[in-house]
Amino acid sequence: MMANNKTIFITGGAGFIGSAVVRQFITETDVRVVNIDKLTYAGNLATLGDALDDPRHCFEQVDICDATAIAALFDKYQPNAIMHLAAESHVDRSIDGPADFIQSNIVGTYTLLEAARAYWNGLSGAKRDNFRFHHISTDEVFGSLGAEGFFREDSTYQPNSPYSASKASSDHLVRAWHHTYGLPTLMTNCSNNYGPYQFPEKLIPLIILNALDGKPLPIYGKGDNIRDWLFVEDHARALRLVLETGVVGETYNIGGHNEKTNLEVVQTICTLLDELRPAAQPYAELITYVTDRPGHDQRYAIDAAKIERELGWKPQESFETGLRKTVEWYMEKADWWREVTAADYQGERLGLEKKA
Ligand code: NAD
Ligand code: TDX
Repeated sequence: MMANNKTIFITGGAGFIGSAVVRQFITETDVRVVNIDKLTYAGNLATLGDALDDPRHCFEQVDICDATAIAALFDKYQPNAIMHLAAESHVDRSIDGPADFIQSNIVGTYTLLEAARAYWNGLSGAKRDNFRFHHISTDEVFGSLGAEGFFREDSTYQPNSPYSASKASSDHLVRAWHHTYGLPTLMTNCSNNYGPYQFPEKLIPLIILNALDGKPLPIYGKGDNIRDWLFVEDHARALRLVLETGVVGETYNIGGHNEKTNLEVVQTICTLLDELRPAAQPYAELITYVTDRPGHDQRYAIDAAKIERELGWKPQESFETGLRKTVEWYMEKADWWREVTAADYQGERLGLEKKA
């Protein structure tokens, strides 16, 4: 992948997806990674495993909204590229309190764009030509699908939650900074990720941990909402490929063609746990239907034909193999999730704010 002696900024590298990208760069390439993360409730250094202490991993605890600190990092490290993953990422929290989403996702992206533009304007030659600003985004910016159809790169933006509206805003800023200032940007919009080190507020880890503790398994509404699932390591590989070979100014949708209803996901986790850690009763007996999420998007599904055709990307994991790995990982890593949940979150319901 990336050639020797390059320096890549990764924002949000102590979170779920960012840490997977950092771990891959450190174990599979020779690049130096500068991991820029504020360490919110969702970020912790244990996600980095052995990469944490590698001499090619430089951790900087910085808020991406801090323009002075970000400019100083560009000056200090002179990066070849930036991969921007730092964000507030949980839809339910965005319903309870949108302010942090506006700040980190919109103002933070703006701050990075301006710092990157100033730095890039000072470059010359190959370093300027090859500089990239890679913005990592979500399929939720496209809104909600009915029974038919897929999100494509040219689908209309119709974000419905404060989270997706903040990500859509950041996508538009990135597009404008390319169009107006010529900043060499890349953008990717990915479907739902799952895998190791996901904070247990999200559906799959929440269900695994509740089941292991014999607690109710909350399903919003009827459980017929559909998400399109991708194993996090496959997403990280796609991001590295786009950074290396993507065409400047383009956007790429990333997804693994794994559409499942939420009920199917929860039942599959229960079946895996029945096999791996049999309990007195089948785990599915813990399933509980709870009040629906306000504004709950019905269906997400990605058409990933562009990245497959133009860049030759294919996921390596099926939903079955990836979910088995994930369940086994959470069973083995109780020390990680007990520690990250102890401080801030014990599985309580979030995002029930009523519509005005
Ligand atoms: P996460 O919540 O696990 O991690 C986010 C990281 O960003 C944390 O380490 C946090 O400390 C850091 N961060 C937040 N605000 C910051 C700030 N102001 N300054 C510096 N660091 C800050 O999120 P994730 O699931 O790993 O998502 C990463 C990115 O991928 C996000 O941009 C998200 O929108 C996008 N995405 C996520 C998914 C998914 O299914 N999780 C799917 C598609 C796209
Ligand atoms: O307890 C729950 N019960 C339940 O039924 C939780 C936490 C969720 N759900 C439902 C809501 C969704 O339909 O499961 C589905 C998945 O929910 P989340 O894990 O909260 O993910 P989602 O809202 O789909 O957003 C995720 O995918 C896109 C990530 O959190 C985003 O960061 C990403 O951009």
